[in-house]
Amino acid sequence: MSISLDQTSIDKLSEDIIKKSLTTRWLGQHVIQYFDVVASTNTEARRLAREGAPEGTLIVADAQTKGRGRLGRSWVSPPGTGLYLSIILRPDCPADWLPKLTLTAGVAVASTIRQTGLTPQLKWPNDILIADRKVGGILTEAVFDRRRIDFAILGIGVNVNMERNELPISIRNLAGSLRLGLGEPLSRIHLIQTLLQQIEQWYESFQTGLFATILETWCEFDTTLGREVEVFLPEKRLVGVAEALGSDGTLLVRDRTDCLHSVVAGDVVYCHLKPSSDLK
Ligand code: BT5
Repeated sequence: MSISLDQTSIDKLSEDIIKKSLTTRWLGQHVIQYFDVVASTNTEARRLAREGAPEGTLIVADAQTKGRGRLGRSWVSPPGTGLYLSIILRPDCPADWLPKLTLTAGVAVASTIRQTGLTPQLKWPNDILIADRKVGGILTEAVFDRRRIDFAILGIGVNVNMERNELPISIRNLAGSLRLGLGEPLSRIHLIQTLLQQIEQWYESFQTGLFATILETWCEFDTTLGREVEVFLPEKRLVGVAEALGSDGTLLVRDRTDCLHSVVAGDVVYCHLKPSSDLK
């Protein structure tokens, strides 16, 4: 993919520019809402979904003032350098498939980044890394109707062109960007184009029940399995080795007493990990 940004071109996003570059069949084809600044694209998407916006509705922002991560955490979203987008999905599936949607999106994001020449890694369940530094995250939220998903919001944030000094000190040691990994800036519009294509393709696999294929691809990018991990669960902390993924995408962790735990959702910290120092 030729996505490097010619130094003279302006990498400005707009509804028209995104629409013109779309190569998807349905994703983003009906409704696109673009904001120069918004509190959170996920919050906006949720509002639109409640009003009945169709599947494939796309919300994109150049900057967010209250970008959200999981569990009330925030997502740093400065203008001009990142991708912040949310997609409304209306999958016909049980509520407990929601974590699978996060893994599916991870595969789409990693496949997109791989096309730039970088080597993305996936950290269970929702982190996208390059050289062990977080460059992207996924926030999947949903409203349920009698144990089925009524609608889901797939929120994706990627640090595209941030320089090291543009990352806040609070995350500078853990975070990276595609530009820092590649050594040159990238066109956000080309990235969006590829990302939407990938999401459409992988979401269709999810819809048709091809989760085994999705998991196989997830494992090609995996950086979690085989590691000693600390998992923070709502009611306890688990230390052990991340042994495998269950067929439903849960993380199987073997603790020191040889007991195997199936983790559906939680925060994973790698033990003994320092980010690689080979980034510029
Ligand atoms: C995530 O949460 O990684 C999900 C991030 C999803 C962001 C997108 S942007 C579009 C859409 N609209 C939203 O409002 N959100 C979604 P979590 O696993 O909880 O990670 C959050 C943690 O990542 C923070 O506590 C920081 O440590 C770190 N972090 C925050 N901003 C970051 C950034 N820009 N780059 C790398 N790490 C960051």
